[in-house]
Amino acid sequence: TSSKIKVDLDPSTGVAVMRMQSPPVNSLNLDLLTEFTTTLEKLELDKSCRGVIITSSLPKIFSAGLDILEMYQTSPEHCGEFWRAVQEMWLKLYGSKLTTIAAINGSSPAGGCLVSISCDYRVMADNPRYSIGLNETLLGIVAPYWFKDTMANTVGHRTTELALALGRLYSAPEALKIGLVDELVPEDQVVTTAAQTMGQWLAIDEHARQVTKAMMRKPTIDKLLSNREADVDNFVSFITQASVQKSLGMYLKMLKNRKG
Ligand code: CO8
Repeated sequence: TSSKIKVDLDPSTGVAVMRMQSPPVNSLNLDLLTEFTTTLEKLELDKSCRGVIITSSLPKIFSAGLDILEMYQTSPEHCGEFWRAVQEMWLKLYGSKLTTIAAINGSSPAGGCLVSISCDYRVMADNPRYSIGLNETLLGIVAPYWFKDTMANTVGHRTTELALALGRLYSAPEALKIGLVDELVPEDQVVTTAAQTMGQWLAIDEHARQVTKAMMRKPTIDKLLSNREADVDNFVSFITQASVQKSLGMYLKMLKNRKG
């Protein structure tokens, strides 16, 4: 199988760039999620790597989020396997000892937003056509508590409550306003700005920074770690409900009809 992530590690700076390249929309299917996790694991073991910039090689789209086709009309076993891969990716990324910066060069709904808010810092293209948010309720599904926790850790409880209830997709300027992203820059400067910011992060004492990150994030991570199988069971029983499958089917149809 061909690679869905292109990795460039610059040993002179210790910074790797991970580019998702899975057309048409970088939807996070089982293959991409698995490759994402193993790529991060390898970089963590590589002594010459200290930071990762995560971006997309596709114009206009960072990631369309979880691949709906992995959870629409598939078996409970498959849904379970898929969900374990989503958990694994988040646990690795949110808990990474590397400095992680999302270079959000396009739209970033749902799972794409999760990847972004799991990084240490977010730089987004200043294009108001690009949006980011946890829009699960628009699909008739519910963001899991650990998506919600990651969001609340980023923008606070009340903003998360509004964002999740309404399934809000924030334009880049709105996302900056609520603190969902940290910085907006012209589209062609997203990765270079991420690299400059990375320099500031890497200037901090490595051990002090890692312990601080763990202090901030460990309680959120431990909550899922102590409950992983229950979370899988919960996902599978929810997503396989006839009414939920029907909502996903309608959403997929809406995506197709929207085309023109
Ligand atoms: N999964 C599967 N297929 C997708 C997805 C997706 N997430 N997104 C787009 N596609 C498909 C489209 O259906 C289309 O297929 P086709 O070519 O066969 O018609 C193709 O990809 C291209 O898409 P578009 O034509 O829509 O491309 P655009 O460039 O016009 O738009 C967008 C790109 C903005 C990314 C748009 O496709 C979009 O809005 N996609 C849907 C995004 C979304 O809502 N994702 C939510 C996924 S759910 C999730 O991530 C978290 C779930 C948590 C589970 C909790 C349950 C308990």
